[in-house]
Amino acid sequence: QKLKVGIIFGGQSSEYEVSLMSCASVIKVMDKSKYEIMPIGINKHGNWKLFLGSIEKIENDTWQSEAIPVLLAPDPKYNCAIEINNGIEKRHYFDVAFPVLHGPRGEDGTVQSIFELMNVPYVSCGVASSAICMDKVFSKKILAQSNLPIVDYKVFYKNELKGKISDIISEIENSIGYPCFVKPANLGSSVGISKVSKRDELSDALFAAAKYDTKILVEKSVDAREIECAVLGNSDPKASLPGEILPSRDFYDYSAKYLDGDKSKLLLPAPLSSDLTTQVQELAIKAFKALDCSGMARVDFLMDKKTEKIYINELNTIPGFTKISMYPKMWETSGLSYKKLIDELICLALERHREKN
Ligand code: ADP
Ligand code: K
Ligand code: MG
Ligand code: MG
Repeated sequence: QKLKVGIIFGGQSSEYEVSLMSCASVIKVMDKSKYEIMPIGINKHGNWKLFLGSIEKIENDTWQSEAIPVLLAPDPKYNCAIEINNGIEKRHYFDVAFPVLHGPRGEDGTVQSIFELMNVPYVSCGVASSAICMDKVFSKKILAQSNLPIVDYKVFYKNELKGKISDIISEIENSIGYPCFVKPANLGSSVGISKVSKRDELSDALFAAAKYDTKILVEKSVDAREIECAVLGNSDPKASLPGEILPSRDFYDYSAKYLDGDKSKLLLPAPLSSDLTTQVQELAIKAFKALDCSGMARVDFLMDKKTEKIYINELNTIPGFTKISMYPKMWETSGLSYKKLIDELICLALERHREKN
């Protein structure tokens, strides 16, 4: 009997397109003799649809015309996607869910909570951990409390921008200074993020971030090497060999990530001394545990070019997942193939579910 895997793709965040690529890659490599794959897309309006057509249509974002509207119910007796056609209900059961969704309303615990209520196992972190890792401010607070290294930051709220912006600017100048990074608290793919090098640019950057979230964070810029480490496991997580990113632009912004073709370079493994490699791996596992992650997370670091001090920048609980994305690539470099990685993630989802029930 094949294991039925509900692969959830798309989503309402600005990372919808990235999710389509990740999902298509995952479906292509999965062993069809072992798994029955049930792709369920979420369109930009938040409608859920079962899609049984070709993978190319997911990649080209033309999947919707052939898709069947379905509902998921927060009730353990409906561990299925429910299709309702002329008042007649048809159930599409699945044994495990694999949300391949990035950003808010996908990676942030919201979709994970549906699977909790349905009592269906799902890949990657649980509800609280997903939510906290999505929120850069909450993550930093917990990392700091666990004595893990983070860069200095300040938090502002959208409604505060309506008041005297000059007060906020002086507060930032007195505490963080330039250059600094301004970010929406909950997002990914560098959307809404600006690097600010002088006063003139600060207010635009704050308003740009406020378009995406009511909570904005401003942090010290580090002249850093960007190092990442993949962590995999539940109670005894393992760290991969680290990788390094050489962005094609001033920083790893949306264009450098997705639009510049292959101009951004990935170094696998990262050219680090064995001592620094160990430090990165140990910090990655500590961060994974501090944030109560399970399944997987990609832990991203900033390593000061001069001092080699390592800061934890963020954790991504559903990192980019195409065959050429960093998370799978770091595991491949460490001896675990993309295909085996997916098997392992599904096993971890089932294991966590068994242990909780
Ligand atoms: P996202 O979740 O959107 O990826 P990040 O916090 O990782 O957000 O920021 C995106 C990119 O911006 C990073 O990969 C890095 O290139 C740059 N960056 C972010 N914060 C800093 C910082 N404090 N110092 C230097 N570069 C930073
Ligand atoms: K994150
Ligand atoms: Mg990042
Ligand atoms: Mg991120």
